[in-house]
Amino acid sequence: MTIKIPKTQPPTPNSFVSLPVITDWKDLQADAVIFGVPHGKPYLAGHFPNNQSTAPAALRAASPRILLDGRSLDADFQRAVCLDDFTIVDGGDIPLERGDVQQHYDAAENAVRFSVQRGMMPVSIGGDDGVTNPVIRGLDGLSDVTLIQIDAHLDWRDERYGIHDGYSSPMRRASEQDHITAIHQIGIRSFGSAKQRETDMARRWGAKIHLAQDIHRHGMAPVIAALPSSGKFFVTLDVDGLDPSVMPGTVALAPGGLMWWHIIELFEALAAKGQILGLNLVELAPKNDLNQVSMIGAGRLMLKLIMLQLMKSHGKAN
Ligand SMILES: [Mn+2]
Repeated sequence: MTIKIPKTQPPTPNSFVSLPVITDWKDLQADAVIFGVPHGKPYLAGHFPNNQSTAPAALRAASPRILLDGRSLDADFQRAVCLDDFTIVDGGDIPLERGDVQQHYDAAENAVRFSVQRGMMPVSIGGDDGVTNPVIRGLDGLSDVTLIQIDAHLDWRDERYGIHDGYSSPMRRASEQDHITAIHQIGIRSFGSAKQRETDMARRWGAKIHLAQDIHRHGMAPVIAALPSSGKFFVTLDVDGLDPSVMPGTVALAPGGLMWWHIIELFEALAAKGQILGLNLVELAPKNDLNQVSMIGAGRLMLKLIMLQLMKSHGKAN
């Protein structure tokens, strides 16, 4: 046989999992909107922009390896449902105007608020963990939200270098919001971001700290049992919550993290118990990735969570 050599390369994807791109949100109506929030607030001018700000573009570029065809089945679900059954769009990136990160934060916060008002699942792609601050503020049209933080780090610092909403503070800021009534911190381990004062404060507030060590010893079941049995969940996923062997493409990596199936088990439990409001995915650092393993893993976790919630809200779940 003769193989015909194509003259052109396949087109480079320029959207998350090749979804339609809609950057004018005025008339946007969708089940879920995925959008980039490239910039966390830096602690020092020389830290800006950081490598995490390239993550939305890197995730889009990895799209053919995350999901080649929107009609493919996810074998784990064992039912005839695919991504194309739902209306999901790439809402573009939140712009950074005049180098003003506060403006960028405000726009990200408004994008989340707008999505919630329209009944769309907001899925924000950072950026560093500073992005989590405006994203959680944007949920303020809701009440009684249980925040599910997957992270190696506690992130309860009040401030660093005079900045109160950088990457060390998102859980502290979340704890001050009226609409956040519970916080579960899952995958916490080893050194980083918390001293005794922050740990005491988190416990006193009532945050439930689920150590990675305990999850490896006893599995995910005790974590799931400790979650509310119903209600509204918002997931903020700092990818360093996963083990570096699963997710090397990050910055503040810590050995002994969660594995792929731990996260899936958690996501399935959230969908079974209540409503998953949305997802915030932060701290991907493309420069540290190996063979796009982190991009593929993060992209597929994102799709898994979106699909679990949309299957449920569209009556396609068990
Ligand atoms: Mn972290």
